[in-house]
Amino acid sequence: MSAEETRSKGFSRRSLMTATAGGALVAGSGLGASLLSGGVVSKAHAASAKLNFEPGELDPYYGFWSSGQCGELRILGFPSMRELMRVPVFNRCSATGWGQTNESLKVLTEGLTEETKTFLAAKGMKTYDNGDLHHPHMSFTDGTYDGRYLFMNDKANTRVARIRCDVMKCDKIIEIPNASDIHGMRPQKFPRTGYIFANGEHEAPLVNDGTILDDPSQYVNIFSAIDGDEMKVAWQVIVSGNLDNTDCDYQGKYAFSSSYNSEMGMNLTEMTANELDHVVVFNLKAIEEGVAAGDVQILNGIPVIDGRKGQNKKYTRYIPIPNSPHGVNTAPDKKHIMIAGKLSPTVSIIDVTKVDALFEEDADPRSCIVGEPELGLGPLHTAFDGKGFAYTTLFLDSQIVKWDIDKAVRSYAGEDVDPIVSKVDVHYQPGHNSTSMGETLEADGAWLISMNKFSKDRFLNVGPLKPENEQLIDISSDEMKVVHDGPTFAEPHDSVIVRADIVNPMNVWLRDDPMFADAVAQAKADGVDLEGDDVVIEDGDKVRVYMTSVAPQFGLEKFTVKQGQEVTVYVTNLDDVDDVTHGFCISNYGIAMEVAPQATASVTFTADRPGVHWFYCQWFCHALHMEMRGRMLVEPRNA
Ligand code: RUQ
Ligand code: CUA
Repeated sequence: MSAEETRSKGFSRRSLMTATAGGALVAGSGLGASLLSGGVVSKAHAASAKLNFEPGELDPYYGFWSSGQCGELRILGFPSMRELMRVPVFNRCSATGWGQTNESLKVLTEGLTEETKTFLAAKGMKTYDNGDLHHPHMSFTDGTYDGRYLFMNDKANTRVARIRCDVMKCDKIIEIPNASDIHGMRPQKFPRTGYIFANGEHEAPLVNDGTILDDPSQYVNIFSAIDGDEMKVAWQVIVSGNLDNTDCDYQGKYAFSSSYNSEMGMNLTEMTANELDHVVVFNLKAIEEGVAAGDVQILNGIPVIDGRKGQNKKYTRYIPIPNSPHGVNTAPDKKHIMIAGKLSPTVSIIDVTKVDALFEEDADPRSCIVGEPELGLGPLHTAFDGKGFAYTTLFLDSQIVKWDIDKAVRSYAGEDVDPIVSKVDVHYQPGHNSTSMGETLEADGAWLISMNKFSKDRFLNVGPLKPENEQLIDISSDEMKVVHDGPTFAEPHDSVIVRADIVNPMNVWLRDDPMFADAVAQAKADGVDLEGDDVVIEDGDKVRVYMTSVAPQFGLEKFTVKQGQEVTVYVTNLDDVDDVTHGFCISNYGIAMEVAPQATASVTFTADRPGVHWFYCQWFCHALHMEMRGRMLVEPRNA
C-alpha cells in the first residue's frame, strides 16, 4: 500500500468519527474547500466568538506555532491558547526520542547532502542538533487549507521540513543545496501545493567551497521552489539582493520575495544605504519553461536559472520598495499583496492583476503598486479578516494598526481618505501576526494573534531571559480588543490558525504506516511477527530484540546481549486504545522513546556498558505502569 493510500485509509477511518462529513471529504480527497458548505464556516465562526472554554470543551481552531530556536512545531487549541502538543522537527526530543529512534533518524538524515553528512560524521554526528524554525504553513488546495501537510523552514541549517497532519509527525526534512539559510517560506496557494517557495536569506558564493571568500561581488542569493509532494527541489533562481519573506498569488502565476539588502552589503551601514530596496517577482510559468528548455546550469542536481537584475527579464522582475521591506502577505481579495516597509513607515500594495504588464519591455516596475499607506513605525507583517481590512504589526510603535485596503488604494490615487481605522497597543514589539484562516480565501475575521518579541514587565520576573508575549485580539469590531496575554518560550515567530474541521488526525497508528516500514521489513526478513513474537535474534555482532507491549507489560521480562554488540530494540505497542502510549527507556544508557498505540518504534545502540540495566516504560499508561519494566543483561566481553 502506498503512502497516499495509507493516508486515505486513515482519513476514511477518521471520517466515521468526524461530525462534519464535508471536512473529511476535503481532507481525504484533496478537493477544494469550495465543497465546504457555508454552514461549516459559520458554525466555526459562531463558536469562535467566545473565549472562555468550559472544562472538556474543544476549540474551534487549531493553532500551528513555530518555536524559533527550539526547532519544534507547537500545536495550540485556539483561541483558548491551550498548548496541546509539541512536534519535534529540527530539534532533539527527550520525551519522544526524536533524533534517537531509527524512524526519526531516517527523516533527519536522508535529506542531507553528502557534503553535510561528511561534515557531520567528522564530528561524530548523524544530523544537526539545532534548528531555527520560523514559518509553519499548511498545504493548500484551491486557495485554502486542505489538512494534508504542514511545511516549515530551518534558517539555521538551510532545511525545509514537512509534517503529516494525519499523525502530526514530521515525515520529511530536506536540506536545500546551493542556497544559504532558508528564511521566508510559503506554500503555493493555487491550484494546490504544489510548490513550497523558500528564500535563501544570506548571500554566498554559488559554489561555496572556499575558492571565493571575502569577495561579496561574487555572492548570490537563491530562491527555491520545492515540490511539496516529493519533497525535492524542483528548480532554483539566482537573484540579486538577499531574500527575506515570500508569498504567492491566488492565480498560481507569481511568487514574491522581499529583499532588505538589495545593496548586497556586508555590514549594517552598507545594508541600509539605499532609499529603495526591492521585491523580486518570480514568473512561475516562464521559469518552468526556461527549465524545460534547458536555460539552466545544473548544480548539485538542481536546475538553476539566472534571474539576476539585468539578466533575462522573462523570469524575474524587481519592484523598487522603500527601505528594508520585510513581510510579504497576500490578501484574501485575491488581488493585493502587502509588502511591509520595516524601516519605512509604509506598506506597499501590489496589485497582482498589474503584474503581467511588468514583464513587457520598458515597463515601469512600480506600475503594479496601487497603494502605499503610511501606517506607523516599523511595519513588519500584515494579516487579513476577509472583510477588506488589513492588520499590520508596528514593531517600533508596539501597536497593531487596522486599515482599509480600498481606502489605501483610493488615497494613493489622490482621493482624500484616511485608510487607518484604529490602532491598539500590544506588549511589546510585535513581529508576526496571524488571523483566523487569514492567509486563505476563507479568512473569517474572528481573531488576531500578535506575536510580541518582548514581554518585559507583563509577567513574574524569571531572570534576565524573559518569555515572549502573545496577545489575543478580538477583531470582530472596529475597536480591536486585547483579550488575553500568553507567555511563550523561545521564539514562536509565526503561526497559522486553521479551522478545526479541516484537521483530522488519527487516534492510533495504522499498522502499515510508512513511518515504521523499515522495521516491518526487517522483521519480515527475520521471520518475526511484530504483532505476536517476542524474540532476540543474534546476527553476528548485531542483535535484534523484538518485543511487544500491552499495558502494563513488555513482551520480554529480560534479554541478554554481549558487551560490544550492536543492539536494535523494536517495540510494537499492541494497545489499540486512544491515548495508551508506552515508552521505552533503558536506564544509564541514554535510550528513551515513545511508542504510541499500534506503532512500532526502534532504537539502535552499542551495548558497551556491562551489567544489569533495567528498561522501563517511561509513559504513564496504567495503574501498574511502574511495574512495566524488564532487564537488559549485558555480559562482559571477557567473561
Ligand atoms: S520573519 S518577525 Cu523570520 Cu517571519 Cu518577520
Ligand atoms: Cu506502559 Cu507506562
